[in-house]
Amino acid sequence: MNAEKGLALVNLDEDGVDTAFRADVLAGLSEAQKAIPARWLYDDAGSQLFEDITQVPEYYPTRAETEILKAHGQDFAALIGTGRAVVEFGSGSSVKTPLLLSAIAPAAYIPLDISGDFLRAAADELSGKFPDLPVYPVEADFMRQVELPDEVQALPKLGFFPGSTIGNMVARTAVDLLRSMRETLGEGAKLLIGMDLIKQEEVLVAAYDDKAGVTAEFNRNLLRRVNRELSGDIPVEQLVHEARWNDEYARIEMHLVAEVDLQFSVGGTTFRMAAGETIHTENSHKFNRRTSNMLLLAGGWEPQARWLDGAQRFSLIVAEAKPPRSAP
Ligand code: AVJ
Repeated sequence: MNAEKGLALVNLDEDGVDTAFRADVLAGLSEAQKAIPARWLYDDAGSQLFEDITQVPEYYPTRAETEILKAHGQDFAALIGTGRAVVEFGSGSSVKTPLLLSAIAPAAYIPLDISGDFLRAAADELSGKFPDLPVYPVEADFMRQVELPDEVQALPKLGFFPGSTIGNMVARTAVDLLRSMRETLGEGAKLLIGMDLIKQEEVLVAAYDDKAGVTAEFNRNLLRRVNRELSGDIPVEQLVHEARWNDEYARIEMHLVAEVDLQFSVGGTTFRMAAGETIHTENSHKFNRRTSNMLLLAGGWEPQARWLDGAQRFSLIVAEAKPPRSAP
């Protein structure tokens, strides 16, 4: 709740239930292919479990992207230039953001996040590391156009969207986001975006089904959250984590598979699952050079340069806001 603007980013009903969460879960469990949108994976426990995932040996994206940021600071600086206002979509990681900021000497840093708590924590940590850099955290849903603070209106912008979070969206939603980023950032903006690459199926599946079971816990935490926040009685121990490669759509899918026939209720509604039936909880799309170019262009961004880690697992791309034009 942003008190100054009277703007509620989370709506709670009289019982303190997040109404959007309840609506998504009840609708999603009523579909033929049961599904819960991936954004609900990230409550406090889920966010901590994701941090733990980045430490397991099989999950390479975070390490690969960090390697690229460390190796190519000079290249970013040459292409992006100094004095930009860096707008980060998501409240920043303790490792990646400082690597970028030290490389390009920006004029300001604006982290955007829907969770005010994460946002303020990340902003404080960043200010500690860069005491001379003006930091303007903005609590906002970045899926929509965001009004940036007056202090940075006149500065050229660099959008920063690491982690291949764009891969969690289906193409239609990803294009909507890219277009609204373009609106938020304005004319002359650039975008530095991480996109994970298509690779051997076994490597991808292992990254989303680690031996230690951290990803499985992350996935099942969603059911615990449903039970706790929406008065559910889902038998969490009878649903098992599965990471599947969908080759047609070039994505890893996370599912929760019913081990036996199940019946449970959520918020007073009863649901049934046959043994083997699944709840689809996340997509993580993977790209190659052509598909990442196509997606960026569809969103109004012209790719300018692209860097990979040494093992060629992950890509970081710089793109430029493309002016609309009708002729080729
Ligand atoms: C941080 C959302 C990009 O898709 O790789 C990791 C989330 N899910 N393991 C990803 C995730 C399961 C991660 N993103």
